[in-house]
Amino acid sequence: MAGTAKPVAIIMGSQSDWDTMKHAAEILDELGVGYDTRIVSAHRTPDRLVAFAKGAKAEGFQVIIAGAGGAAHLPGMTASMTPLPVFGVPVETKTLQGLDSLLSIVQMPAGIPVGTLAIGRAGAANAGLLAASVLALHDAALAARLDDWRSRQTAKIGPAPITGNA
Ligand code: RP5
Repeated sequence: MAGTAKPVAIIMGSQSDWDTMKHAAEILDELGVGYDTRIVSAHRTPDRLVAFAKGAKAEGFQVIIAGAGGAAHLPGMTASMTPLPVFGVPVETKTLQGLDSLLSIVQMPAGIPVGTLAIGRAGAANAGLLAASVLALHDAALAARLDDWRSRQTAKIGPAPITGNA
């Protein structure tokens, strides 16, 4: 049934992606949005990918956040098998600093969209915020929490730089 306690699926290609993807989870925790986390590799567990992507909507998910690095097929392959919105997070890699992941995820040919975020931690955090924004379209309480989150962020920004502060 759609709209249950876990509207967001956070999937990733490897355990090694969790250090990045946990930032999406942290944002969703702050906003009180339910999510499930899974390792789903497009090339190491292809059958798991097909089962997850084809069943994600029936499971009750409304938004999918997919993080992957290198030749990062996971977000695009997932998007090809579900009508749900898919947000892709390019995980930073050692060899090419995540540029490989970014180009793999962002350059989807027309017809199957993946909303692609920035490389690494910022992208994961923003994927969490974006997923919450989508859900907030039909959830006034969540919309209020999101407004409050932004107000608190704004309040933390001082008017001028202070020497010695990073
Ligand atoms: C991709 O390969 C994963 O998304 C990960 O970013 C990358 C490296 O995976 P590991 O070799 O660390 O498992 O499938």
